[in-house]
Amino acid sequence: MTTMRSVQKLSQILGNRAVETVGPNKSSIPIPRSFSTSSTRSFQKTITNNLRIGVQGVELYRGQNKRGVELGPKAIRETGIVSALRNVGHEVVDYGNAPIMEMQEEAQVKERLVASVGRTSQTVHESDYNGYLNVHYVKQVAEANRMISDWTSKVMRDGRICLTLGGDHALGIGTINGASQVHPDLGVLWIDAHSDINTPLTTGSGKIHGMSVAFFVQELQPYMTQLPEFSWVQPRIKASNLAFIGLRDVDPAERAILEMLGITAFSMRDVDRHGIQKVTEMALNKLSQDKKRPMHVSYDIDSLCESIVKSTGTPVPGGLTLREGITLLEMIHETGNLVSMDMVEVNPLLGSDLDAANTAQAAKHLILGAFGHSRGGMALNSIPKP
Ligand SMILES: [Mn+2]
Repeated sequence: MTTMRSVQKLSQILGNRAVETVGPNKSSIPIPRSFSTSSTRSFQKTITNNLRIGVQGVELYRGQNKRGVELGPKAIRETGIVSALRNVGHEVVDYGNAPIMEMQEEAQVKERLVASVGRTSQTVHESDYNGYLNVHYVKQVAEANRMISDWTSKVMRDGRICLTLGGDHALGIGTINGASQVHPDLGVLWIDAHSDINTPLTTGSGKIHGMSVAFFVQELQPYMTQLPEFSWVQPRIKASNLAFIGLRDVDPAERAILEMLGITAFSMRDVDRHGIQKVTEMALNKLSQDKKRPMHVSYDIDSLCESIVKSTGTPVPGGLTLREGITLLEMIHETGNLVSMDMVEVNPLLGSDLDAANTAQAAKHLILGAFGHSRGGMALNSIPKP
């Protein structure tokens, strides 16, 4: 009986699989995720292996104060993520890095910094930070995000899921503005150790990567200082269409905002109590009662425990394991509703070379989970006979 069932299942796989295992435009046949028991079958959803994906790199670093995060896109690409996504079966276009003005204008500053500090990251202390109200680098971060927003919406209007490699988490202002232009009913899942929802009036650090969320949440706008540089941002995300997972370092003002707006926020305590599958299910159910809402996932690598990802700017102990992160993203993939995703805060100048490699590898495995790579193996379409 067991053998018969296995044979039937194998024949289904072999019969349904596309002809090629590598390359673009494969057939859209869903493949079974695994040979799991019926007790876990409620989590078995559709895996799609013929998505159209557009990759963009964003070398933004002005949202925080540690150099090196602008090298994140390069570090993640060097793991071979693009070809790995193609091997899953997707059609992938890499658009390169968004042409952020500050990166070009300040190339000399960067060279000088790298020359002076070598491979070590350095906290930026420049007097002309062009900020006010204690918000640092307003002009640079705003201009970069305007560009990122345009690029993101263009990639998506080209019929592709936009995968953005960062760069610091301030880039979420741009990607979510761009994605919500294309899908005004967008839901946002923010996976992070921090809630990044300070306003210019509550921030202690002045770093915009700790305020990204505040820019796009509709109901928070009465509490936002109007910064002319960001006047192009359309706060289209309703508080009820936003959820956090992985929190463990939340400022008092941020906590007050989350409670005031009734935002769904799962801390690591919730993950400990319920497990990552249950938490992800609850978050997805909250965001999308009808299971149809287009989803943006903004994944901060610091959601993972600092013991796994040492090459990131604001590590916090006690975070998600890599396996929990992958499970979470696999479940999002299975909804079929992912329209854009950020992978941010990989800083290869922090920690050792090995730390940098491990952090980039973690980012790669997370991305693969979000795009239907099966940890149970991807079956070949035919088995050779002698
Ligand atoms: Mn973040």
